[in-house]
Amino acid sequence: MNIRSAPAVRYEMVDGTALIAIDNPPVNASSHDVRTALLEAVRQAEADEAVDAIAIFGAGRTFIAGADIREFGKPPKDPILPDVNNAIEACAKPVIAILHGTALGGGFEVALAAHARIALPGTQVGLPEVTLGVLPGAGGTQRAPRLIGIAKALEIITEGRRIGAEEALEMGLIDRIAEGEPRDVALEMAEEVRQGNLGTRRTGELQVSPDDAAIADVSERLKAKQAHLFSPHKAVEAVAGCTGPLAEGLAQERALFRQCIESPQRAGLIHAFFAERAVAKIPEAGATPRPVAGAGVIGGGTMGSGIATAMLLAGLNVTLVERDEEALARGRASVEGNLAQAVKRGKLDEAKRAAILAERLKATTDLGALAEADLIVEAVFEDLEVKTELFARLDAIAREGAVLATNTSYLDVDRIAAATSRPQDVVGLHFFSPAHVMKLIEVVVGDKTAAEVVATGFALAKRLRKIAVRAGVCDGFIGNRILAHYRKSVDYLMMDGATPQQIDPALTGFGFAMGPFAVSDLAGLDIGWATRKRHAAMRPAEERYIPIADRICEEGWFGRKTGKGFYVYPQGGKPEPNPEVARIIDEERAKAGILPRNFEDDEIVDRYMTAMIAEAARVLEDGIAQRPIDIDAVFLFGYGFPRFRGGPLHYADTLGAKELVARIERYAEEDAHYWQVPPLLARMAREGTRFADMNEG
Ligand code: 3H9
Repeated sequence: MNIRSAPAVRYEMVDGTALIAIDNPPVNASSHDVRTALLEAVRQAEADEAVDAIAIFGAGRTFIAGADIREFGKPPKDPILPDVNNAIEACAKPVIAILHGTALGGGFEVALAAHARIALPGTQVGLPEVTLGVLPGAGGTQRAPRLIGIAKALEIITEGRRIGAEEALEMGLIDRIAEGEPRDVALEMAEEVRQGNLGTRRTGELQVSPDDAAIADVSERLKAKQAHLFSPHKAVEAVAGCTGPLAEGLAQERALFRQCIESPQRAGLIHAFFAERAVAKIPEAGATPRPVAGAGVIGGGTMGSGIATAMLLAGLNVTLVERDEEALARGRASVEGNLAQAVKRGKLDEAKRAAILAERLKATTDLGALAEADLIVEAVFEDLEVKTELFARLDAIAREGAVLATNTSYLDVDRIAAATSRPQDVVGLHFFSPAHVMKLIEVVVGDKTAAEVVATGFALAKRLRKIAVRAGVCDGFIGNRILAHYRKSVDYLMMDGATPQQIDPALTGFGFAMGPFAVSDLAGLDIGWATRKRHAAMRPAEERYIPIADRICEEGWFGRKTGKGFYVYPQGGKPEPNPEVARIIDEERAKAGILPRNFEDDEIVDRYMTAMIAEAARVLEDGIAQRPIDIDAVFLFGYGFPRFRGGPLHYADTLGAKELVARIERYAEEDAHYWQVPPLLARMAREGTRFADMNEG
């Protein structure tokens, strides 16, 4: 036996089989070390006369999960993965790939270049590159269609979805499923090859039939649904080139891949990928979460029933409490409706739905039923007095060590905690509506919140498959505080000359899922109205106040739920601008003596984004968010921020602090109260630093 150790790849020879184990934890990404050592290992095996079969597999929990995306954006270092894969495919001896865990992207492309692919049960394969703003750039766009045809290849590449071993086998992406440890399977399959029981072939030598209809179809679909995105369109272009000679197709794929690498969307999408993971890095990460099996939810409105649904779907027992039978029946019906939707969308089967309702959901009007709950989330009316009173009652009921959480979206968590004798057990768990769908939870950490209570919030989020972001206490925490600020910028634009039906498309054009006026209509205009009334007494005299939304509410138009708001919502028809709103705007402009002026779409976006970034900088400086990337995550996962732009502060770095300060100073000539340069941004402009620098610290 000949054993040689290499930094990221282990090589051994056993009875004529060269075993090449990729060992680059945590996910065996094909970093420069891996590529160098893998190529060397394949060459060594090819040159060694004693070797008659070569097997590549992953050490640890997975095969290669993809290219090392931390290398993207830096100059590529030889050997590049396409060359490694070409060498594997060209190898004169049979090369087999044994897949386990997740064989994704560049990892799966290594497998596609091998002469046969064997997966362990439970393996997932796929080409998810478009989700990171690139395309399969190591032969995937050329080899996948040669195995499964152009139509199927386009589907898996443009969707980027993960494919289970069974489906991959059925499609022809892999050749066999085999049980065992990867190394044992490698030896066994090499023997199968020797015996002639497992066929091997070079994927690149297979013929592929042209399919112009499939290419036209998917191009149309992408134009309609993903017009903003760059890389899926480029991926289609690359696949379209697969009917010619392999070398030409590969060269074109490489050129298109490089275009994607250079695109700002790649940087944005990869930032979003890391943001999703970075938020888990909190000071309390070492604390042990308290076990949670049974939870209580107080309040069966949209929020409470959504939270209860999310918990039930994650396997928790839930006691839903409402103040009277009527509200309780509504809350229960709403949970039932959510679960029925989950069945419809294929997320739950009928038997499980019935079991959840029969065994794990308890609905009651008795707060005392929460005495044994491990965690209680309050989702009652947004009023400090109501909440403090409730927490005082909970203090007397909940068992020792139970986590007491408030779902408040603005209120002072410390004051709520102070209503109990155990402020260390109180935390904010700010879910976003609809809570069983939206990914974000802000975990609001009070002055006295215990580390293990924070850790419990994060553990719960993980269990609910949500993304938790740590936030400090202030009015609105991270997201709503920033929203409350930048939302005003569009009211100012509306007052000064733009219309809701110009502003909304300008912002969806930037990539937001919905425009701010359509969002207000959806959320209910009465909610903002109530908040404005509550804040009226505290509003600084210098603040410019735009009464248009109040006027709309005074008419009884609260948005979608009343059929009218900024838009009118005809039964079954498309929303149209509400002509009455145009009249109200004209009247208010006349009252204020404003002569409407023209705003280009770019200016609308610039003002909106600058206002958002300015408040985000203040949130950061106040220590409400830990790092810029946490703010990015809040907006990506809670506010429909376009993922390909990476989040507001990633986007801010693409503009630079100097440009942002210059904009704020320019806008301040019209309104010096609203447009103030945050000290942090001024410092960044002076020092030439970026928000990204603070993520690394
Ligand atoms: C590509 O392959 C391009 C090619 O076509 C062309 C080349 C020329 N690189 O997610 P986790 C880190 S594009 C670097 O928490 P899980 C991750 O940040 C790529 N690092 O674990 C985290 O670090 P930390 C196509 C990576 O078990 C740690 O590993 N591939 C990479 O929940 C653990 O990750 C993909 O799109 C990477 N590629 O999920 C797959 N991947 O601990 C992307 C992960 O410091 N990856 N890390 O926070 C995934 O989908 C999931 O990570 C995976 C594991 C399913 C693999």
